[in-house]
Amino acid sequence: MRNISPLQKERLNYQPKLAGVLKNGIKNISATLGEKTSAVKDADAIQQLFANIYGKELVTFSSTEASGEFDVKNVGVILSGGQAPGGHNVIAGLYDALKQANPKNELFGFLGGPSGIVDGNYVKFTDDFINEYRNTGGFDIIGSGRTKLETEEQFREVWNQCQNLNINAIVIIGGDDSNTNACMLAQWLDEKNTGIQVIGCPKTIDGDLKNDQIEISFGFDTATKTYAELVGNIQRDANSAKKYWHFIKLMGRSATHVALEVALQTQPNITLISEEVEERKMSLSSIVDYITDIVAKRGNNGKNFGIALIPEGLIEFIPEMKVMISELNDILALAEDDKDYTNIKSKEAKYALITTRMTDNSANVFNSLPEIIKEQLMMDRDPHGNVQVSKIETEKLLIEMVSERLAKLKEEGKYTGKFSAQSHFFGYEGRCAMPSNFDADYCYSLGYNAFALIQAGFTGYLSCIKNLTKPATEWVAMGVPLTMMMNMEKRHGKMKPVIQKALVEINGPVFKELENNREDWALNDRYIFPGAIQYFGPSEVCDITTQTLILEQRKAVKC
Ligand code: FBP
Repeated sequence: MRNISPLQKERLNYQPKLAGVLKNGIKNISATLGEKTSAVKDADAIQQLFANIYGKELVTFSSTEASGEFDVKNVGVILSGGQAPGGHNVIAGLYDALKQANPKNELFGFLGGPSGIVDGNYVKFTDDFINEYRNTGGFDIIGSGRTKLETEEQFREVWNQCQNLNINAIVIIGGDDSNTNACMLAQWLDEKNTGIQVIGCPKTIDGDLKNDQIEISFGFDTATKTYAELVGNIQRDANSAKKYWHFIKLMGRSATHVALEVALQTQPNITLISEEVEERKMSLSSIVDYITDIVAKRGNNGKNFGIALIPEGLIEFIPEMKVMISELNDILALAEDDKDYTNIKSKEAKYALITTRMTDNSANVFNSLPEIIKEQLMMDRDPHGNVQVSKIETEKLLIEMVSERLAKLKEEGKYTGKFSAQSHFFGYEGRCAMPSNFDADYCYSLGYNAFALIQAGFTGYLSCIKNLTKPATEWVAMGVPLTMMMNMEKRHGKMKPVIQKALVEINGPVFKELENNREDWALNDRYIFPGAIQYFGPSEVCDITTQTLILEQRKAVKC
């Protein structure tokens, strides 16, 4: 075994808690079919595209008499998209269930994400191999990638690889885009009568793969606790030195669940919520006014320090930016095959051509941005057509603009403080953290449950564990049809079927909690310092889940 820290050693021995009914063992559970489902939006288009797997029933597992020996089933697993704490435990749960069902079953791990199955790069899991990764962070066990599975050739290659290895089912562990892949693959394999099943598992630190059935994606719990620890540490530093404003950008490509959760755990002075910005049609200028006002009030009271949380995806929610980025996406998608554009070498000439293809308003917005932000907006989209917002330095843009406004206020005699700012970006720091007890248990249950769905013969389903604010003994194990979560959205300039992202609800209980407190937190220092994730100790410290889950479930129970 590699050199490992004492904590890592202890964590390898941690036995994750399995969801209620799954604890009885893979041979003692049976599936019950619930109501038929439809799609969250655009049902006709989704039904047409996914004719074989559309509209299936929800599945719930319950206890049953032990069954005898199960037929051999080989499974392939893929980690897909960005890393999230707990991925290794999903694989461990899947492996343990599969071996309990029949020791002759084999688990194959495809390397480097979806491209691994297309290119036939894989490893076969053994006890020794998996045991080294139990309860660890990261996706390094088999690696991950963002290849989009959508072409006929890719699907045929997947089928070839499954035939070569006698694989009966594929488990895709991923976020909304990756589970969209899972849905397309399930449809194709079913259409061709291959008998190969596809099951997804809900992953992403962003916390936006959730709906009426999926309470939270795995990784959100650990990542937000990790960021909250760091933000808390910075708050303590700011409160000690009293000389800096810290502008902290927090990961979460689109939705603001991460920044909102971190805000509830730490109570900073300012938290921007992208969904609110969009809903209240706040322009970039009005966001700068909002921040400047708080900085100025604090400065005039002798407090030249503070903490502002900025969501990673903010720029795409500012109305004028959203329109401009959407136009830019379409223009760049067409420009890929346009020699007039690809032959241009200088970026200034590229900007000039691009802006002539925009509406006047968007061209003005684009031209008003600092050079560095223009460059970052022009970078390649990811394979799913998303702007790579992690590379856009919104926190620096805001510091620059706030600083300019404060200088004006100073000239007018309305600001007497000093503004010195530090920028931070917390994202990669949290994605591979050692999973919290919650994520370790949840992920293990998700993986185990994925095999239960395979064993029961389902395809085109997402593994689902519910009732997550209760102890694991009360968790419910389910399967949710992937088509139930889909709708049509524009990607790379074309309408495509995708899993709908869950954004922060402005009328929901989580946002309301921030809204009710933020005025107080802005001017009075109500900082909370959460400290590091604890793995051993009292349950109220080690097993507590996120404020988001607690507040949302409280509301769900009341309804
Ligand atoms: P997933 O949705 O695939 O889980 O990834 C989420 C995320 O961590 C975002 O928060 C972030 O914008 C993005 O990945 C960064 O991607 P990359 O790892 O390619 O830099």
